[in-house]
Amino acid sequence: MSYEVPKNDKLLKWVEQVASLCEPERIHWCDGSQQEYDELCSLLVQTGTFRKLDDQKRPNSYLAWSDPIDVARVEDRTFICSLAKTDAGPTNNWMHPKQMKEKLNGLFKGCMRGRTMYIIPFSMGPLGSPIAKIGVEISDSPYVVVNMRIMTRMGSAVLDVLGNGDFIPCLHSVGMPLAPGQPDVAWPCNSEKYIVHFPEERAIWSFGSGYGGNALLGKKCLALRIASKIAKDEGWLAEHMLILGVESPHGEKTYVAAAFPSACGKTNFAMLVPPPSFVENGWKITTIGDDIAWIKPGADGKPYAINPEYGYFGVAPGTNVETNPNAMASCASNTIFTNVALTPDGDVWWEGMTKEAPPALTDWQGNAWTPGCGRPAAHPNARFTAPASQCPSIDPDWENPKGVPISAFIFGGRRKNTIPLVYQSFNWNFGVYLAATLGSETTAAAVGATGNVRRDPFAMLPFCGYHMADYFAHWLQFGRSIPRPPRIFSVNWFLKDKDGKFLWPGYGENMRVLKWIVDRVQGRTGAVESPLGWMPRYKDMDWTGLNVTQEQFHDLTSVDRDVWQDEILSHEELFVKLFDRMPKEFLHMRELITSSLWRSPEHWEQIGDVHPEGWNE
Ligand code: O2Y
Ligand code: MN
Repeated sequence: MSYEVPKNDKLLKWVEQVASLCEPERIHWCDGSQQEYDELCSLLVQTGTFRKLDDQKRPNSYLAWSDPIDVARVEDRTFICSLAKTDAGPTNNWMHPKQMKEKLNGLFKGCMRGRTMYIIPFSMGPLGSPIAKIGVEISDSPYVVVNMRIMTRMGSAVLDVLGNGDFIPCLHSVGMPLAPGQPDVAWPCNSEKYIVHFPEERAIWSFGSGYGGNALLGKKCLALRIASKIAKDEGWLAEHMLILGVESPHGEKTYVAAAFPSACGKTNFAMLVPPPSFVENGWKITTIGDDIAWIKPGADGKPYAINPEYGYFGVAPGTNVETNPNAMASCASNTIFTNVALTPDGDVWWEGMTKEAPPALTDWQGNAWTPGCGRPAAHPNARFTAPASQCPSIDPDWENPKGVPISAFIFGGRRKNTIPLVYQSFNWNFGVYLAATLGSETTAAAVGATGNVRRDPFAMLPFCGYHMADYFAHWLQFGRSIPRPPRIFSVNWFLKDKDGKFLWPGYGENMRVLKWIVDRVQGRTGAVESPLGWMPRYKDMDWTGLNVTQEQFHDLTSVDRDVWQDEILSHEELFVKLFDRMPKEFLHMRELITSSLWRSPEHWEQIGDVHPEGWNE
């Protein structure tokens, strides 16, 4: 590999400083070539981190099993170190930057001894896009290098674009130096972990973990936590949102961005396959991104979005050819699997991949596994790292440096009751309120949960790099700053009946709701006023090929005002926590929703001709 050392003063100085702090054995500047990728994968096979999968079944693909103490993002070890504690807000961990730097300098001192220090230049967003940003990750993990090559545009081409310009420094170490002659382990990491963001300095330091969002620093750390702060300062949005395109038989294309907390089927929605009758009629879904959206107002005043990523770091368990054929095709080759099970013939398997489990497997901890043994074969947070270009539904404009125009925002959580199937917010401010109060049911008690609903404003709770109430104010301001802000919708695929059975089939059938949303945006369909916003009437939805009765639709769209009274009270808990900076508009909106719920029965009877029992149940 030949490599011309870049002419970037800040970068050269930083690399020198990091090398003298971390004391690596050697330095490798990543060029991002296929040859470099293949050589690093071979190295990872030699060191026992990777297993090469069968080349017929899973061409050019590898399997890694992590240390069981390093299997997910670590929210309790994630810090926003703004100069002032109040700027991080009550929903983030905080330490003063000076104190944190002292701590980190101690941890990073000599932490790369015996290891190679990789310099990884990467672009979040298409190279040279006015919306893209360049980062450089320094890491002592070759696993991180090969994952970063799939997840970002990475290598020497990035340095060519960077020139002597500015970049976001991202320092990462697995935190396990090697003494002379000390053998390495398959998954080096440290039980002490720090994932630290300095929002004013625009810098990231990560220590002790080699896994996912803790280590692939372009993703959650840069593209969300640091970028959300930059976006606030510069007047744009960095969001935890998928972006998809809807082609209709009417000939137009509508792009929407959607936010869902984890475990709500975000990747499935991003790659949705419509029901056969929709496909026959000319409806088509295309994918721009499955996790993160950067959205900036264009010269025409419309908001334009890019997916800053280049690949998918998708959850494997539950993914199969029925729930998400596009994700399955995306990871059919050139993929790195982490913490899934290994089949005897050199392929991978995870819970939910097939109806029946194979008779024998090696589980994610390297132990023999048989169905019914009482342990999962794959870790529940097992992942595939796959190139976005391999997704059959990828949008032709997914690399357009200009981005795509966003016409609607969709917010959805997992709620067995309370939130109807779909509604359109009355206006931007109500939409911001509904997104700010987004909640999702948790199976186990989680930090910040009320009952079993965890509030996850905009699905950004773990990813907002500043005070959450300032973030709400930024969204209100964004709506004021553009001439025709996108319409805002709420969806809930997870309503259940009194016997605990799902009321809505979900997956591809969500196309029916998406069609109504697109028809609303394009001014093609009607709606009825509800206490929360505009809702479809039965006749506004396309039911071809799905048997949903008027009565079932009524259950999917009803608003129970006693349940909502409790819901509004539970919003209060979030508001109290954020009170010092909470936009005062929110208090008024809450009052308005309450009075709307308690409007006279006559009012709802008047419009209730389309909703047999009205809204007052
Ligand atoms: O556990 C991790 O490190 C990954 S978390 C993740 C990965 C891809 C997309 N979204 C998420 C998330 O937590 O939202
Ligand atoms: Mn995510």
